Amino acid sequence: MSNRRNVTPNDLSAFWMPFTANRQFKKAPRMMVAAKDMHYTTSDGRKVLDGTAGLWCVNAGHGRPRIVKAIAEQAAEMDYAPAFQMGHPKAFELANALVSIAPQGLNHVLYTNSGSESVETALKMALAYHRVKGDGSRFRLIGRERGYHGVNFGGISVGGIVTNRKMFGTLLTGVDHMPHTHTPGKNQFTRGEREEGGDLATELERIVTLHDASTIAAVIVEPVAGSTGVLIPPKGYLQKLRDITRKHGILLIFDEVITGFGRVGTPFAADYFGVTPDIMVTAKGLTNGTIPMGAVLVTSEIHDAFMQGPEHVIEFMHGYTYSGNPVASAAGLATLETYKEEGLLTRGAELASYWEDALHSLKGLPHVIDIRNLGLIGAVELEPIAGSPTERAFSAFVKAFEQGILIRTTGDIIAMSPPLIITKAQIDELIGTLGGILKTLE
Ligand code: PXG
Ligand code: PLP
Repeated sequence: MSNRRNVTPNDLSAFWMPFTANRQFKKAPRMMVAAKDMHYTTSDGRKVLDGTAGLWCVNAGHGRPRIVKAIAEQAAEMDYAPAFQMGHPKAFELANALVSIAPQGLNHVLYTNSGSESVETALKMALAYHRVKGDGSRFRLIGRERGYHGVNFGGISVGGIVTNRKMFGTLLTGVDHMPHTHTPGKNQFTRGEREEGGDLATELERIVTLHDASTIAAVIVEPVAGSTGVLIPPKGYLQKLRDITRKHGILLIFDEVITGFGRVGTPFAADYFGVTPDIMVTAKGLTNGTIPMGAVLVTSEIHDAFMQGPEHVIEFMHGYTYSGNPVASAAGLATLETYKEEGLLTRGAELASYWEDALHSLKGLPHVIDIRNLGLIGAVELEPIAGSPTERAFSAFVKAFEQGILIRTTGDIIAMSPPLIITKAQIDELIGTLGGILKTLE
């Protein structure tokens, strides 16, 4: 006799949903069934304006024909080919295309399937790099409070979001954290880069002094911290991190999973800030959110350090079954073509001041204690309800969904990052609807 439960296809209990309050959601599900350009369609047939590019990934908007066609054609022509000791042309083509839009000096690409895997790949690369150079005492990894680097063990170890870490034991050893750059009481309602706090980068010097530079392999930061609630770096901060890491022979890793592919108005945040890391972590916008894929870009200096010794020996003992998957590669190529054709990697710069003005028009509405923005990223921080943090922002999220706009909340911060194809009228609609909701919140 079968011991299988009798379930209907739309029984919601089997799928244990990620980063979701499962019981709450399943009582009142919010289901999307279709998406085109700037809009989702819900299961009850309503259009919802996408104010978040899905989860910061659908940078060219939804259902873009070139990408859809490339995926369908590649799946039919060759769905999969082994990635180890074998190749297929599109993975190489995509690597070249990526290098051609990346900050100068980042010349080599390793593929993954997500931001989390890209982070693990970058951290392992940093450790192995020092080791192949004969500098194996550099084993420490330095992250930052409030940093988000995905959910795998390396990422939560260097990450600094307490709730993502506290359940999971000892994590990686040899990790330390710089302070975050959020300075309540200063900098509220700043437009763009924050005026104060650049000196926080010198905290890295203190950490280097504590552990000695000879034990530190790499520093990893998000150029703009996204998931933790959009923390825009203070002026000069990233350049200082670059200066300190270079001085001490420490690798600098930028996690550009959110900031990559036009989000801040330049192809990468490294371009915006004029600071080039040694390793750049990407995912999300690489395939416009269609097929899971990430990419880690590294300098020739790092790559070449591995290309020593006998040629039959595998240089870096790392990789995934789906690294450079053909369908993902085809999606990536078509995505980069779409970005190029429509100028999307720099469109954020054209819209940034309109976006900024629209966002800051919410200043003065009830409960709004800070507004932050850069490129096409925006955040509105609300005063938490005493004794019930997150509830106020979550209720804004639910009302927004009901009123036809998609926003994200983290804690009591509302984050927005619309597809880069958004029009000014749609910015007005998004911010206007949100403003109306803020007026009605408890
Ligand atoms: N690094 C950074 C900087 C990220 O923002 C990851 C790594 C992990 O990527 P994957 O593909 O493994 O999820 C991320 C992901 C949000 C939100 O609402 C942000 C992310 C994911 C889901 C939601 O802020 N960032
Ligand atoms: N677990 C087992 C038993 C495997 O055989 C493999 C890959 O061969 C993995 C995990 C890793 O899977 P992936 O390469 O998709 O990350």
